[in-house]
Amino acid sequence: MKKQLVLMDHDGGVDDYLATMLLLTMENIELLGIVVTPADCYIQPAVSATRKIIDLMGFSHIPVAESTVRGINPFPRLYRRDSLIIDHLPILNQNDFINTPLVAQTGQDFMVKVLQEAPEPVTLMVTGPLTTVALALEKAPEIEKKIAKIVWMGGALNVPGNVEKGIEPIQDGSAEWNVYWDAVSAAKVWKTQIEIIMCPLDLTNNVPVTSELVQKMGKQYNYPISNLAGQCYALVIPQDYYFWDVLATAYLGKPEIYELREWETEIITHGVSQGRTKVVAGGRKIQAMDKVDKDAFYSYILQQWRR
Ligand SMILES: [Ca+2]
Repeated sequence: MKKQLVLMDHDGGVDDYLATMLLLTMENIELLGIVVTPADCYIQPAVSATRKIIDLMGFSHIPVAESTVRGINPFPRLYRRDSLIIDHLPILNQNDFINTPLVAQTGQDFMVKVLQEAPEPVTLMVTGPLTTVALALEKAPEIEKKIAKIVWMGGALNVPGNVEKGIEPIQDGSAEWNVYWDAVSAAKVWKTQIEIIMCPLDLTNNVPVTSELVQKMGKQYNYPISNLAGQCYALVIPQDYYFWDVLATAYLGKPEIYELREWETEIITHGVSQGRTKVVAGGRKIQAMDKVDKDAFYSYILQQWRR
């Protein structure tokens, strides 16, 4: 089987580690590296936790790079501190050393290099803001043709966003966080010809993290990866938590359980709707994950993490 080349760009939230853990189980994927964008995290623990997860899963040849981009609207501290908690979970701290390499280059330069050197176009799996991607494209525009597609968790098309007014008073509630962190960069990526397949809140709102599912992970606790996944989800179960990054990432392993739909869209970069992914006739065409076989998705992640 010919493997699909993938470069991941995540932003260090609980969901991002879980998405990484899912991606690493996929046999149809060759993962060329992971870039961590400093958005939904504190970057040092996020990079460290990512490398420890790769070690635990036995893929310590896969390099990790730290992006040094900056966003416009920071994620709340309460979300970002989860990166510190994950980095301190006992199962990730059994060894004195981390084997997975941290590359010396910045994440944005690493992205340019990986794409330039790849023998064929690479899929970008992005589960955070598009800032690192936008900057890499600015530095080396020729890499656009080396990007096969971008699979992205982001946006809210025909449902409200998740940037709450209580947190961000100058906002009309239409923005999704990954866009809102840096809508200007999202808009830059929208200007390219790259195929975009997004996993918007429209779909993720229908796929909650349920107590029943987390308890099923517990039944597999003898498997270290299922144990770690269950611990991560236990941390967030008191919140309204959905499969955001994990649902987007599962598309690479099981595209047949999804239905896509094309929309014409525009990214709003200013004003009270800053960060909105607006459906507009004549706008930039994207594919959005529209439906998913939920039971098949739940069984898929349980099965993949049984290791
Ligand atoms: Ca994320």
